[in-house]
Amino acid sequence: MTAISESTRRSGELMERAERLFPGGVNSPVRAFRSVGGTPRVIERASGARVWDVDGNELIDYVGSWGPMILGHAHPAVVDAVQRAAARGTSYGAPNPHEVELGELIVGAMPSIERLRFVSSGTEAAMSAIRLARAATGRETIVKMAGGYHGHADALLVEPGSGAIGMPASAGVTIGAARDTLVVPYNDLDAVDRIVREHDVAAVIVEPVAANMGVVTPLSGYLEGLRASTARHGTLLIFDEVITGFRVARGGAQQRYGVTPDLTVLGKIIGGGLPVGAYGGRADLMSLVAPAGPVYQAGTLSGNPLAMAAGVATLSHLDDGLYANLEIAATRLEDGLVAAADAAGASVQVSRLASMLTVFVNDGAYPAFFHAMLAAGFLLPPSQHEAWFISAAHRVEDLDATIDAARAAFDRIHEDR
Ligand code: KE4
Repeated sequence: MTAISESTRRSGELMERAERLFPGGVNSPVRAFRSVGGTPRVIERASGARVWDVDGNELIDYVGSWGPMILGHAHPAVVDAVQRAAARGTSYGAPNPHEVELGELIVGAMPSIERLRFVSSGTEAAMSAIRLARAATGRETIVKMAGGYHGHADALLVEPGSGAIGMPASAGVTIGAARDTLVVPYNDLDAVDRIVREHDVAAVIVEPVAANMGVVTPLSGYLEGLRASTARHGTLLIFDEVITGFRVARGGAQQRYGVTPDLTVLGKIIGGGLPVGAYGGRADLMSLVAPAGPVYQAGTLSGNPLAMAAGVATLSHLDDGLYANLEIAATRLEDGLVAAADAAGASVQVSRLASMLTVFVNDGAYPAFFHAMLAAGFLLPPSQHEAWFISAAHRVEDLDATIDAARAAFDRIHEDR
């Protein structure tokens, strides 16, 4: 690894220009480093487990583009697939063979998905799944979990109000848009059971493994209970597997936990880093989507051939051996981080499932940990409430270097307390 130059000059210069263009200088809020402070690193290239910022600093990357890069950055098969697709044109606005190929790979991996529709983001996918659920049930109320994130559609940018009735979680979201969304705590089966019993609920949407409050795994029986409770009351169960899909298993959380949702929302990995989302599930439900049925949903770049080609190349490499190796790597990292924190006497919890984990640093010290790791050459998610993603490109020496740097960072935090 190249020595970390002190310079972040070019990042600073580019961020000054960016702030004259984009709100907060970014095109998605979390990239602004607001919760950890400091100047975001402007990344100009990535390969394998590494990214390089515009000042030439090499960083071992655990953001992984927030999930898509399970093979590592710039995997040769993905790059080749995108280049070959691009040479044949970047978008046709017409059916193309890549979307058929990717659709068949997804359906093959997730039997609950009998039909699906590609869109261009997880937000679009979740928004469309909600609209479909409301049309299919004739009901208006939906339920989400506090701390669950499903993109920025109005009905889902909602936080708990009084009696679980949703309150806008963003300026510009109207009371009207929020009040049909009820919000209950994750992992609280009684709360969901009571809500679906007392209200006519169209759907419950849940991240089966929460990853937007940090990684939080479902309590034993929770997902099974959600399935039974929603089925009992004619409520559809929507698994938001934008993160967990093809991450926690090839068949996602629904395969890992053996619980079958009515609809599934996907994104991230299925596009190999290009803009993508998808929603799908029971054929009788999906048959309601235009032009087959009355639920309108559309998109200029839906099924974009480059995104589809990147997804096919990515999913084609996700075999049992890859998941087994990811489990070994992620276990090594988790065990090393726990041992490092214990040795430093740092107040830290590590929560992991498969190749995603969160290091919860107590006493508000996550920013200090983040910056100590960044200075040492490791790019962590710039928010305590996000997941680290381990890729197939992270080598043992990368993991061990991460653990060593974390030990030094935990020591420093402990000293500074
Ligand atoms: P996008 O619209 O960002 O493609 O997907 C929205 C979404 C839906 N469902 C889940 C479970 C998600 O995690 C996301 C997006 N994830 C965030 C970070 N966890 C993306 C990062 C960002 O917003 O920049």
